[in-house]
Amino acid sequence: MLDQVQSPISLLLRQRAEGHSLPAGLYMRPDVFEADLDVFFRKHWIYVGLECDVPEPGDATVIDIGSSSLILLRDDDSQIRVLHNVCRHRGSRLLDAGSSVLSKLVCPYHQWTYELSGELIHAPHMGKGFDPTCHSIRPVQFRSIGGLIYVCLSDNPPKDIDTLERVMEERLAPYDIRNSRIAHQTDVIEDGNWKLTIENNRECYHCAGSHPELCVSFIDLDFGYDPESLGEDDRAEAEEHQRLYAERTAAWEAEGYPSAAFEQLAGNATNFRTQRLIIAGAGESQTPDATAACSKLMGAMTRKDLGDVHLWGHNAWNHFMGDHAVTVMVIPLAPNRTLVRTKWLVHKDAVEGVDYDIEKLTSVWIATTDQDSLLVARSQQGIEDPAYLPGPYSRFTEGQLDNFATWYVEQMRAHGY
Ligand code: 3BY
Ligand code: FES
Ligand code: FE
Repeated sequence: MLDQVQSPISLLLRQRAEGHSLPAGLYMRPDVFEADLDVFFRKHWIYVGLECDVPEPGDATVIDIGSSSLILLRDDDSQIRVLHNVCRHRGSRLLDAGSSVLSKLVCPYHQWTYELSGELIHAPHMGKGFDPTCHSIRPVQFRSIGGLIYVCLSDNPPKDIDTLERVMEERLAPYDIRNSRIAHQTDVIEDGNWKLTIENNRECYHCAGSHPELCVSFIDLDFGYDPESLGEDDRAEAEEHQRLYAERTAAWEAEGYPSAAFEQLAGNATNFRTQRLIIAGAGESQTPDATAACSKLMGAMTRKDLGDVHLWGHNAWNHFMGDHAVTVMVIPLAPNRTLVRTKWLVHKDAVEGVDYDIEKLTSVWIATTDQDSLLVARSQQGIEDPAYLPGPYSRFTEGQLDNFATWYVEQMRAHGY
C-alpha cells in the first residue's frame, strides 16, 4: 500500500473552523512542531527565566529551546547577559545543562576561554593574524522586564515588547522580582503538545472539576460564564463577584496600583494579558487556606490585600502576590512533550522554616500542575485518536482559547505556512 501523502501545513491551517479547537495534525505532526518552534519560539519574544536565577556574579544557567541553547549569566560587573551556548572556534557547546558558577567560560574542546561578557581572551595556537575581538560568543537579544527575562532568537524581533515592558515594569515594581529568591523549582514534563498546555492554562472551565486546592483561592469568574446555564443562586453569586471585581479594581487603581486588564492578543505582537485578580476566601495568597505563606512580604510590599497580579504570554503564566510569586515557563520538547518549569519566589531575606513553610508555599501549584499535566496528556491521547474532531470552545468560558487558536493560525500564515 502506498504511504498516505501528508497534506501541507497550510491546508491544516485553512481547515481550522472558527470557535473550534485545532485540527489534530497541528497538535501532533513533527513538521508542525518544527514550524511552531520557528515561529513562536524563535521569531517571537519568549519568557526564559529570571534575574534571580543568577543572583551572584559568575552564576550561570543553561536554557535549551529546540536546537538552540542559551546561557543566562551574571557577569563580573553584575550585569545580566544572555549568550548563545556555542563556541566561536568549532561550535562546541560551552556549558552542560543545569546551573554552574564560573569565573570564565572555558570551552571543553580546545580550551578557548571567554570572559563572562562573552569576550574571547585566550585561544592558543591561532597565529599572529588571528583577531580574538572578532570571535566573542554571540549575544542573544533579551529584555529584563521587572526581573523576568524575555529573549528573541530572531534578528528582527517584534518591537512591541516595549508595550509589555511599559505595562509590567510599573505593575511589578512593588514586588521587586529582580531581588527576590527562588525558594523552590519543579520541572514537569507533560505528555502533550505545547499548545494544549497553553490552552489548558487559559481557561478555568476545568478548575471546579480538577483543582480543589486552587479553587480555595482562585476565582475564575473573569473567564466568563453563561448566565443561562447558571441557577438563580449561582447567577446572583456571579453578579456579586462581577460587582466586587469592578469595585476592587477601582479601589486598587485609586491607591496607585494598576489593576485593570491590559491585553495584546492579536497581530504580529508579543501575546500577553495582565490583570490584578481578586484572591478568594482569606484573600491573601494561593495557599491551602488562602492566607499568606511567607511572613516577609515581597520587595517593598506592606500589604497582603493587593490580590494577584496575573500575567500570561504564549509560553508563560505568572501570579505575583503579596507574600510570594509563582512563575511558569513552557518549552516544547517534542510534538507530544512539553516542559513546564515552575518557580516559587519569596523576598530575598525570607528564611525557610522561619518566615515560611515550604509545604504551605508550594502545595497548591504542585497539585494544580500535576492535575493539569494529566489533563493535557488525556487531551493529547484523544486528539491522536483518528476519531477526534475539533470541538467547539465555550464562548463564555473559553474565549481566550479561541483568541489563542486564531492568533496561532494567523501567525503561522504570516510566516509563510
Ligand atoms: O491561574 C492560572 O494560571 C490559570 C488560569 C485559569 C486556570 N489556570 C489555573
Ligand atoms: Fe571550542 Fe574548539 S570548539 S575551543
Ligand atoms: Fe488547570
